[in-house]
Amino acid sequence: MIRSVKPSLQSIREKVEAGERLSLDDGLFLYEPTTPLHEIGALANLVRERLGGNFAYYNINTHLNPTNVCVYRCVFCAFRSDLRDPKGYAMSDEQILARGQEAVENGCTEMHIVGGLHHQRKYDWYVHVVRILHEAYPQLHLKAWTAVEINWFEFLTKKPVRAILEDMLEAGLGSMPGGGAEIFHPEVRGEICEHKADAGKWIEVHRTAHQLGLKTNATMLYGHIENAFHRIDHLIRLRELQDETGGFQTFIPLAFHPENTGLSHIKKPSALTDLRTMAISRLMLDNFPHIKAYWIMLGIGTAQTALSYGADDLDGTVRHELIYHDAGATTPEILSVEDIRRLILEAGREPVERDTLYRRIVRDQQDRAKWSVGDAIPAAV
Ligand code: V47
Repeated sequence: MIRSVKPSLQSIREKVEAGERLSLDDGLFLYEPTTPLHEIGALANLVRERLGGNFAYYNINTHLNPTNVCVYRCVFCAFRSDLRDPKGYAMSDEQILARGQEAVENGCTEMHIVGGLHHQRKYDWYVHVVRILHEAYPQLHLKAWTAVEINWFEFLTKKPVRAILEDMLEAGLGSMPGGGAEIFHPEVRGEICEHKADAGKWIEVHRTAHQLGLKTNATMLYGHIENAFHRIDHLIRLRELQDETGGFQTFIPLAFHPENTGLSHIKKPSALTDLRTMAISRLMLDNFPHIKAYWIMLGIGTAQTALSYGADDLDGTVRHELIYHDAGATTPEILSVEDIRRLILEAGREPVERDTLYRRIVRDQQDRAKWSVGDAIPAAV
């Protein structure tokens, strides 16, 4: 039930304690700079612990960006390249398979695959990337293609979203990442990425994926030209889809990194904005099982703190991340398992290695690169 009283910290606290849903106005109130951050953090922590106890999750993962050549020119992106720019690349099958081999040798359970919408590569190439990796390394979970890429494949093939997702599933797709969501509201989307899939299309792709039994994630890119209303509107649109399908696993708020982008005059959001956004996300998205503090993007200290501001997941050990590092991220390129576990323990949480679908991973004691899937982590939402 959504009560329409003028929001105050007291009314919001009562709702959160009673497990009631927060409204748009509540969300806007929480974003007001005079609403104390530590109070919001404490409420988000209450929800986080109610849903997931003291656990904090991570996985052992790697990234693959098969090409950076992209027909779109999103103003916030430092990763993309023009077709004829010397920076542009498209990986060969050998390079792609070598990444799979490296991932397996290092005990990765997941490969996160996203890239540019290459002017000359056909749809079949994108299906082929999934297929060769899955055939060679069937244990490696392929979390691949954003809704924006699926929409590009629609344009290339004139096939419906469902048929494209079925092709990808048949080739070995395991789940979909949450990228490409940016800010849904057209006032902002029209300014930062006017040509690519709009909010309705992003949501349609995820709805269809959920109907086919695929789990997906969701993101929000904040700290550029949007305001608090655009952020809360974005979260409410995600919450509505989750009510309908239940197919989202994790929400990842993504702080804008301005370096080498068309918005380089904008200052990176502060750690306080990052924590406020993390906490508000946890409070607004009452039906999302997990909230991720992506350490690559937040920096290690803020990511650790975020584990007490609503987040229960740090993403993974990560290797070969380009999107944030091209945009000026100063975080390391990889964390060791020991490091990520220590960061979680220092934050007072209990580290749990998970797979992409939030099942516990059991490691072979003699050879840590070998693993098997254990129990599912119950989703309390
Ligand atoms: O969609 C691009 C964002 C996203 C910049 O699903 C930028 O588990 C900040 O979606 N500054 C891709 N952000 C990354 C992504 C993601 C990351 C980690 C985990 C998961 C998951 C998904 O990165 C893009 C865009 O929103 N992005 N450029 C930039 N300069």
